[in-house]
Amino acid sequence: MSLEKTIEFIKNHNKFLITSHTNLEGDALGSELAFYRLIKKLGKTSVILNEDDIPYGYDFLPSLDLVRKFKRNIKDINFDCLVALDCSDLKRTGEVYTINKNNFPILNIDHHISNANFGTVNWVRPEASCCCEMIYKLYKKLKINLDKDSALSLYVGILTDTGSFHYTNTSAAVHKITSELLKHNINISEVYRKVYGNIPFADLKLLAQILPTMKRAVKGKLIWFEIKKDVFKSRKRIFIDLSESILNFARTVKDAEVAVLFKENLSLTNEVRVNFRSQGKIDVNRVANFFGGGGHKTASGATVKGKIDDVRRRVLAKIRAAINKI
Ligand SMILES: [Mn+2]
Repeated sequence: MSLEKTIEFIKNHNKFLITSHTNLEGDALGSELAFYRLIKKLGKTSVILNEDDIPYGYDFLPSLDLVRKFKRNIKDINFDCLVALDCSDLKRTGEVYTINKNNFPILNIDHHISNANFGTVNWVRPEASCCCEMIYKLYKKLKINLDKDSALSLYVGILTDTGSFHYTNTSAAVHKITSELLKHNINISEVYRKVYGNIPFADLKLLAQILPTMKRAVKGKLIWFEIKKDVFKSRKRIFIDLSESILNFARTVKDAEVAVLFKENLSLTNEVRVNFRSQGKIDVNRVANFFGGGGHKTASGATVKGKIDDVRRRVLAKIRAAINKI
């Protein structure tokens, strides 16, 4: 139903402002670039506008020069609708949504179970592995030919959001779509190397300061780490997403059901970003919801006010209770 409404929305509009969430990653960028091409093939215009810069490791994606960065006084963008991709709520776009002063209609395409249905049209599919999978469906339904650049963009989103095809969202449909995308001669080992095998030596060394903070509880089912501000003193700019690397380490620990990372906000005092990963038995979307965040059943996050020690105590108590119920 919503796919039909999405198509109707696309047909009824001509100038699309495409955006995604802060802390861009493969699914956000892949969806944006593929959606941009789809609109172009329909003979309409669009602009991609994001709050954040292109993250390290993704600079090989095709046509990144199309992607613009949000500025407060930006005025030269002409649009008649806003398209939010891979965003569970409008504030995930950072400040980009504030550009929509005229309240133009919003198309919300997303796969987060916590999606707030903030759009004029909401196409939300928590069972989809990623937003790129949904954009692929849009191409099929509209009978638009995928070109190599769109196929590569979609492939990168699927690759990263499925944890290279091993998270529980990796369905038969994902592999089927991927096999279609690979017909466009995508060099998968080269893509993998660019996205994952590209870590600056100095960044990897920072892990040596974070890994010793690892602790566990509830018979090893709960494992957590923390990153305090001082870790970044020695290095002005970090290229890799350390959170992702650490959580991936944590997931590999025997018996771990839930991994949690607590990270002090670099620019604000009394704010902690908490990221959750689950092997599937614990619904970490519900835990994140409790603290004002959201995401998916097996991967979620929340930004929590308070000192790190206090936030840690409150969050861990909630997870312990959840683990004790299984
Ligand atoms: Mn996603």
